[in-house]
Amino acid sequence: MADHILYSVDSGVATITLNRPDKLNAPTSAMLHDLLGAIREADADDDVRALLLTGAGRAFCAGQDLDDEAVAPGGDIGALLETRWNPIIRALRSIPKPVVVAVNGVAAGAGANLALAGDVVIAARSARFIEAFSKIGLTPDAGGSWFLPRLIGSARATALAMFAHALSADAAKEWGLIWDVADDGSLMEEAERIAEQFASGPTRAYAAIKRAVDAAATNTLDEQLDLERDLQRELGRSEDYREGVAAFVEKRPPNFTGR
Ligand code: T3D
Repeated sequence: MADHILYSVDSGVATITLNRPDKLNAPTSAMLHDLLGAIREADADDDVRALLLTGAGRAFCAGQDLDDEAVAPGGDIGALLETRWNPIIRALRSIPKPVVVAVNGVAAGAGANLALAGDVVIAARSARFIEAFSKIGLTPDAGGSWFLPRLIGSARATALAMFAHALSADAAKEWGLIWDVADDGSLMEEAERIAEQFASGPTRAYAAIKRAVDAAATNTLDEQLDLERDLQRELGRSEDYREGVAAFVEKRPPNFTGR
């Protein structure tokens, strides 16, 4: 993995850092390839029970590198979505481990939607979210047209995408686009605290929460009730459920193992 994606594992948390700060972490095609590789590595590693995604420098991610020949006007830019961005968004939504995103600065275009693919998104107070696509004659991709209306409703989603205005971190929290805002100096400490909490939590329950919440976007109530039943049936046989109930009865903190 080249150094445009940094990857480290500590205390059960895989930290993935977009590392192209001079270009505000705008990923090239090669960088996206390695980002997917890092997510897959975290998925395959049983010692990893939570992911933390962030950016180096003053930006989280300014979206697709517009200098990349793969997105040259007139070409098939859908191909890059198919082979790079879409597998990354699918991997983040389907990985059975919680994904914390620390938005350390501006998140624009596909970079904004990459952040929204996380499970718990926390932003530095100075960060901004820009659905920049229409400024260059494009429409939101990387899942943006799916995440935005679900998170903030279609009126705000449409206007945010059409105006391509910068939305402050505080407004993003108030609108329900993200979970929380932290002071710039304490963002990483707070994000790491959350990721480490998840890494010692009931991993299979977190995976079920992801599945159920995503499925609710398209399921009927009947389908959702069936899904909840099936997920709960599985979890009811897990070691973590046994431990959770035992800890409750014994009035002690649970020691979850993710099994
Ligand atoms: O199929 C496909 O792949 C198409 C999919 C497209 C998905 C997309 O993401 S489309 C949207 C792409 N992103 C954008 O349109 C945002 C472009 N960037 C900006 O609008 C601004 O950079 C920001 C508002 C994010 C930040 O502004 P500011 O003033 O803080 O920084 P800056 O000076 O504009 O940028 C600093 C450097 O990063 C600069 O390089 P330089 O001049 O110092 O060498 C700038 O060119 C570079 N940079 C920023 N964004 C990108 C980029 N370089 C390449 N691609 C970028 N997206």
